[in-house]
Amino acid sequence: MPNILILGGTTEASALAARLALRGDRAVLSFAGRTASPRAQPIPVRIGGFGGVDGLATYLRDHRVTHIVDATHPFAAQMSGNAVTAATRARVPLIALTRPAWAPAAGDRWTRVPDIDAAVAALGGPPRRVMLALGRMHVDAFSAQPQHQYLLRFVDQPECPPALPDHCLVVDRGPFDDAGDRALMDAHGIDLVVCKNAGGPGAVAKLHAARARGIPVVMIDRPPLPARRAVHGVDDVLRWLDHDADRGV
Ligand code: 3Y8
Ligand code: NAP
Repeated sequence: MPNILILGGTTEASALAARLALRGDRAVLSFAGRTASPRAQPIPVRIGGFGGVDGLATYLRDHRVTHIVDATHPFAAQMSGNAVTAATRARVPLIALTRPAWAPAAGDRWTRVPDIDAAVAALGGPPRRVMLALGRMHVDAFSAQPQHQYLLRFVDQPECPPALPDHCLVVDRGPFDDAGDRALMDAHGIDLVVCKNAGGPGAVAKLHAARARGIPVVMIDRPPLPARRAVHGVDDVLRWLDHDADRGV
């Protein structure tokens, strides 16, 4: 009887959890505990770090996990690295459920940068009205460019206000839609968007709005991720669970 651990925090993880619940599979969805009230799930949930690779390997053995699905966000590189190492050590088959990176389309005005620091550096120059669509964890880095008016979007109300002198904070969790993001960006007169290449449908609305309005985008490329088997669809994961995982393929 499979006993599946989903490393979650994405739209795809929630979709997989729903399918496993329908099939009656034994599965747990894991959150880091970054948000105050994560989306309710139809399977049991655990919240909090494992305690590094050792903690995760111990968890896998103690809970007799038979399969790991790493469905974390493409920027959760530390978690993904730990998962591959712990899975190898505990001899538990692992697959990643991820989404393709976004690619620029006709009309897009992207400047690609490798990381947060490069995005900060790209904001040198005269004041702009910037939609900083990076969430909460990295916002303080942009106080190095205080000249801009920033539109911020967090999942939760922060305990203390962000360090940016001129900012407007919207508290909203995605997935976001085209009409909503277009209205938000129009209301704030946004003339530059900064975001991560998250991929997927949950955060793409701001790129559609930027395209429609001819607004430039500073696009942060994904961090390097460990080598592992990766698929883009929930059905691919189910096929792996049902046919491939135990044959080590
Ligand atoms: C805690 C779980 C679902 C999953 C929803 C997806 C879509 C909406 C878009 C913008 C970009 C951002 C941010 C974002 C999106 C989905 C998905 C996605 C981006 C939740 C969730 C958790 C988190 C953590 C949170 C980060 C933050 C990043 C906001 C739940 C809602 C900006 C990433 O306050 C904090 O500490 C927030 C931290 C990591 C990045 C940051 O640096 O602030 N996500 N987001 C997960 C955990 O604890 O393990 O609360 O239900 C999940 C989702 N966020 O099932 O509906 O699939 O990607 N999340 C980015 O892409 O740039 C918002 O505003 O346009
Ligand atoms: P990260 O930097 O890769 O991981 C840092 C540490 O957080 C990990 O070593 C682990 O702690 C813990 N952790 C991360 N994801 C976890 C999970 N699903 N379950 C249990 N512990 C987890 O991770 P992150 O970028 O902060 O992302 C945290 C969560 O938010 C993930 O679930 C991710 O899918 C979600 N998320 C992140 C982003 C983003 O932009 N980074 C966007 C959307 C959703 P231990 O070492 O103690 O085990």
